[in-house]
Amino acid sequence: MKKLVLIPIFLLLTGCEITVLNPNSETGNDQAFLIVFSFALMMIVMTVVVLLFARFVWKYRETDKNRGTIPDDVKGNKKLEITWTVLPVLLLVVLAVPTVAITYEQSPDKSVETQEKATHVEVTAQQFAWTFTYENGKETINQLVIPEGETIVFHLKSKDVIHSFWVPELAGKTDVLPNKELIYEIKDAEIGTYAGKCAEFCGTQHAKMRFTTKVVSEESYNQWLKK
Ligand SMILES: [Cu+2]
Repeated sequence: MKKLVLIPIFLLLTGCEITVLNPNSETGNDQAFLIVFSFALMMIVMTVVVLLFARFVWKYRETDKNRGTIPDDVKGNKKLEITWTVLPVLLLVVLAVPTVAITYEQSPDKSVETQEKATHVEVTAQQFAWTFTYENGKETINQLVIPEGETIVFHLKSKDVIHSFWVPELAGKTDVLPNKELIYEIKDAEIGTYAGKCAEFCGTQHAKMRFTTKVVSEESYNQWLKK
Protein backbone atom coordinates (compact mmCIF):
# COMPACT_ATOMS: atom_id res chain seq x y z
CA MET A 1 0.00 0.00 0.00
CA LYS A 2 2.78 2.40 0.92
CA LYS A 3 4.40 1.75 -2.45
CA LEU A 4 1.26 2.98 -4.24
CA VAL A 5 1.94 6.47 -2.87
CA LEU A 6 5.14 6.48 -4.91
CA ILE A 7 3.31 6.39 -8.23
CA PRO A 8 2.14 10.01 -8.29
CA ILE A 9 5.53 11.08 -6.91
CA PHE A 10 7.27 9.37 -9.82
CA LEU A 11 4.98 11.19 -12.24
CA LEU A 12 5.91 14.50 -10.64
CA LEU A 13 9.62 13.73 -10.47
CA THR A 14 9.89 12.89 -14.16
CA GLY A 15 9.84 16.66 -14.43
CA CYS A 16 8.37 16.78 -17.87
CA GLU A 17 8.36 20.38 -18.92
CA ILE A 18 5.74 20.81 -21.58
CA THR A 19 7.40 23.50 -23.68
CA VAL A 20 4.61 23.42 -26.22
CA LEU A 21 2.31 24.88 -23.56
CA ASN A 22 4.86 27.48 -22.51
CA PRO A 23 6.17 28.90 -25.77
CA ASN A 24 8.30 31.95 -26.44
CA SER A 25 6.63 33.58 -29.43
CA GLU A 26 3.31 35.15 -30.32
CA THR A 27 2.61 32.36 -32.80
CA GLY A 28 3.33 29.68 -30.19
CA ASN A 29 1.24 31.48 -27.56
CA ASP A 30 -1.78 31.57 -29.83
CA GLN A 31 -1.38 27.88 -30.62
CA ALA A 32 -0.96 27.01 -26.93
CA PHE A 33 -4.11 29.01 -26.16
CA LEU A 34 -6.05 26.84 -28.63
CA ILE A 35 -4.73 23.66 -27.00
CA VAL A 36 -5.65 24.83 -23.48
CA PHE A 37 -9.01 26.26 -24.59
CA SER A 38 -10.16 23.09 -26.38
CA PHE A 39 -8.86 20.95 -23.50
CA ALA A 40 -10.82 23.06 -20.99
CA LEU A 41 -14.02 22.73 -23.05
CA MET A 42 -13.44 18.99 -23.26
CA MET A 43 -12.94 18.76 -19.49
CA ILE A 44 -16.22 20.63 -18.85
CA VAL A 45 -18.08 18.14 -21.07
CA MET A 46 -16.26 15.20 -19.44
CA THR A 47 -17.08 16.40 -15.92
CA VAL A 48 -20.79 16.87 -16.67
CA VAL A 49 -21.04 13.48 -18.41
CA VAL A 50 -19.20 11.60 -15.64
CA LEU A 51 -21.26 13.29 -12.89
CA LEU A 52 -24.55 12.52 -14.68
CA PHE A 53 -23.40 8.95 -15.26
CA ALA A 54 -22.55 8.46 -11.59
CA ARG A 55 -25.86 10.04 -10.54
CA PHE A 56 -27.96 7.79 -12.80
CA VAL A 57 -26.07 4.64 -11.86
CA TRP A 58 -26.79 5.45 -8.22
CA LYS A 59 -30.35 6.65 -8.64
CA TYR A 60 -31.58 3.72 -10.74
CA ARG A 61 -29.62 0.96 -9.01
CA GLU A 62 -31.43 -2.18 -7.89
CA THR A 63 -32.74 -1.87 -4.33
CA ASP A 64 -34.92 -4.02 -2.13
CA LYS A 65 -37.90 -1.83 -3.10
CA ASN A 66 -37.68 -2.04 -6.87
CA ARG A 67 -36.31 -5.55 -7.25
CA GLY A 68 -38.17 -7.40 -10.00
CA THR A 69 -40.06 -4.38 -11.35
CA ILE A 70 -39.69 -3.40 -14.99
CA PRO A 71 -39.39 0.34 -15.72
CA ASP A 72 -41.97 2.12 -17.92
CA ASP A 73 -41.37 1.98 -21.64
CA VAL A 74 -40.74 5.62 -22.60
CA LYS A 75 -40.98 6.86 -26.17
CA GLY A 76 -38.96 9.98 -26.95
CA ASN A 77 -38.43 13.10 -24.91
CA LYS A 78 -38.49 16.32 -26.90
CA LYS A 79 -36.89 18.47 -24.21
CA LEU A 80 -33.96 16.10 -23.76
CA GLU A 81 -33.46 15.57 -27.47
CA ILE A 82 -33.41 19.30 -28.19
CA THR A 83 -30.99 19.84 -25.29
CA TRP A 84 -28.48 17.24 -26.42
CA THR A 85 -28.61 18.53 -29.99
CA VAL A 86 -28.36 22.25 -29.25
CA LEU A 87 -25.67 22.02 -26.55
CA PRO A 88 -23.03 20.27 -28.70
CA VAL A 89 -23.73 22.68 -31.56
CA LEU A 90 -23.18 25.63 -29.21
CA LEU A 91 -19.96 24.05 -27.91
CA LEU A 92 -18.72 23.54 -31.46
CA VAL A 93 -19.44 27.18 -32.28
CA VAL A 94 -17.55 28.31 -29.17
CA LEU A 95 -14.65 26.11 -30.24
CA ALA A 96 -14.77 27.15 -33.88
CA VAL A 97 -14.66 30.93 -33.39
CA PRO A 98 -11.14 31.23 -31.90
CA THR A 99 -9.87 28.27 -33.96
CA VAL A 100 -10.88 29.81 -37.28
CA ALA A 101 -9.75 33.30 -36.18
CA ILE A 102 -6.27 32.12 -35.11
CA THR A 103 -5.86 29.82 -38.11
CA TYR A 104 -6.55 32.74 -40.46
CA GLU A 105 -4.32 35.05 -38.48
CA GLN A 106 -1.46 32.56 -38.70
CA SER A 107 -1.77 31.88 -42.40
CA PRO A 108 0.97 33.82 -44.20
CA ASP A 109 0.15 37.45 -44.90
CA LYS A 110 1.02 37.85 -48.57
CA SER A 111 0.64 41.63 -48.82
CA VAL A 112 3.76 43.28 -50.26
CA GLU A 113 4.12 45.64 -47.33
CA THR A 114 4.26 42.96 -44.63
CA GLN A 115 6.43 40.76 -46.84
CA GLU A 116 8.96 43.57 -47.16
CA LYS A 117 9.01 44.23 -43.42
CA ALA A 118 9.49 40.57 -42.55
CA THR A 119 12.73 38.61 -42.34
CA HIS A 120 12.88 35.79 -44.87
CA VAL A 121 14.78 32.56 -44.33
CA GLU A 122 14.95 29.76 -46.84
CA VAL A 123 14.88 26.38 -45.12
CA THR A 124 16.14 23.41 -47.11
CA ALA A 125 15.77 19.97 -45.60
CA GLN A 126 17.58 16.92 -46.89
CA GLN A 127 18.57 13.55 -45.45
CA PHE A 128 19.89 14.35 -42.82
CA ALA A 129 20.55 18.04 -42.28
CA TRP A 130 19.00 21.48 -42.43
CA THR A 131 20.38 24.34 -44.53
CA PHE A 132 19.26 27.87 -43.72
CA THR A 133 19.76 30.57 -46.35
CA TYR A 134 19.36 34.22 -45.35
CA GLU A 135 18.38 37.25 -47.39
CA ASN A 136 21.96 38.18 -48.32
CA GLY A 137 22.83 34.65 -49.40
CA LYS A 138 24.56 33.65 -46.16
CA GLU A 139 24.14 29.95 -45.37
CA THR A 140 24.24 28.01 -42.12
CA ILE A 141 23.84 24.30 -41.49
CA ASN A 142 21.84 23.00 -38.52
CA GLN A 143 21.97 26.41 -36.92
CA LEU A 144 19.19 28.91 -37.38
CA VAL A 145 19.60 32.54 -36.32
CA ILE A 146 16.64 34.93 -36.37
CA PRO A 147 15.93 38.39 -34.95
CA GLU A 148 13.54 38.87 -32.03
CA GLY A 149 10.16 40.58 -32.20
CA GLU A 150 9.65 40.32 -35.93
CA THR A 151 7.71 38.27 -38.40
CA ILE A 152 9.99 35.57 -39.76
CA VAL A 153 8.85 34.04 -43.02
CA PHE A 154 10.25 30.56 -43.58
CA HIS A 155 10.32 29.24 -47.13
CA LEU A 156 10.36 25.49 -46.61
CA LYS A 157 11.72 23.11 -49.23
CA SER A 158 12.95 19.55 -49.26
CA LYS A 159 15.56 18.02 -51.55
CA ASP A 160 14.37 14.45 -51.10
CA VAL A 161 11.58 13.12 -48.86
CA ILE A 162 9.01 14.72 -46.57
CA HIS A 163 10.51 16.27 -43.42
CA SER A 164 8.88 18.35 -40.72
CA PHE A 165 10.21 21.64 -39.38
CA TRP A 166 9.68 22.00 -35.63
CA VAL A 167 10.92 24.34 -32.91
CA PRO A 168 8.58 23.29 -30.08
CA GLU A 169 9.34 26.34 -27.94
CA LEU A 170 8.46 28.73 -30.75
CA ALA A 171 5.62 27.18 -32.76
CA GLY A 172 3.96 24.02 -34.03
CA LYS A 173 5.41 21.76 -36.69
CA THR A 174 5.00 22.11 -40.46
CA ASP A 175 5.70 19.60 -43.19
CA VAL A 176 8.58 20.27 -45.57
CA LEU A 177 7.77 18.82 -48.98
CA PRO A 178 9.83 18.01 -52.05
CA ASN A 179 8.67 19.83 -55.21
CA LYS A 180 6.50 22.29 -53.32
CA GLU A 181 7.53 25.30 -51.31
CA LEU A 182 5.49 25.90 -48.15
CA ILE A 183 5.48 29.18 -46.27
CA TYR A 184 5.41 29.30 -42.47
CA GLU A 185 5.51 32.38 -40.29
CA ILE A 186 6.68 32.75 -36.72
CA LYS A 187 5.86 36.07 -35.09
CA ASP A 188 7.53 37.84 -32.19
CA ALA A 189 10.03 35.26 -30.96
CA GLU A 190 11.77 36.07 -27.68
CA ILE A 191 15.55 36.13 -27.29
CA GLY A 192 16.93 32.71 -26.39
CA THR A 193 18.31 29.45 -27.71
CA TYR A 194 15.81 26.78 -28.62
CA ALA A 195 16.10 23.22 -29.84
CA GLY A 196 14.66 22.37 -33.23
CA LYS A 197 14.18 19.05 -34.96
CA CYS A 198 12.71 17.13 -37.82
CA ALA A 199 9.37 15.79 -36.63
CA GLU A 200 8.69 13.36 -39.45
CA PHE A 201 10.49 10.02 -39.64
CA CYS A 202 12.51 10.54 -42.81
CA GLY A 203 15.07 7.73 -42.86
CA THR A 204 17.58 5.78 -40.82
CA GLN A 205 19.38 8.84 -39.48
CA HIS A 206 16.27 10.90 -38.88
CA ALA A 207 17.32 11.43 -35.25
CA LYS A 208 20.32 13.42 -36.46
CA MET A 209 18.12 16.10 -37.98
CA ARG A 210 18.40 18.46 -35.06
CA PHE A 211 19.24 22.13 -35.18
CA THR A 212 19.60 25.00 -32.76
CA THR A 213 17.59 28.16 -33.10
CA LYS A 214 19.10 31.34 -31.77
CA VAL A 215 16.81 34.30 -31.40
CA VAL A 216 18.94 37.46 -31.02
CA SER A 217 18.37 41.22 -30.93
CA GLU A 218 17.89 42.91 -34.28
CA GLU A 219 21.23 44.67 -33.92
CA SER A 220 23.22 41.50 -33.31
CA TYR A 221 21.29 39.77 -36.08
CA ASN A 222 22.35 42.40 -38.60
CA GLN A 223 25.95 42.22 -37.38
CA TRP A 224 25.91 38.42 -37.54
CA LEU A 225 24.46 38.54 -41.04
CA LYS A 226 27.38 40.64 -42.33
CA LYS A 227 30.04 38.34 -40.89
CU1 LIG B 1 13.88 14.72 -41.62
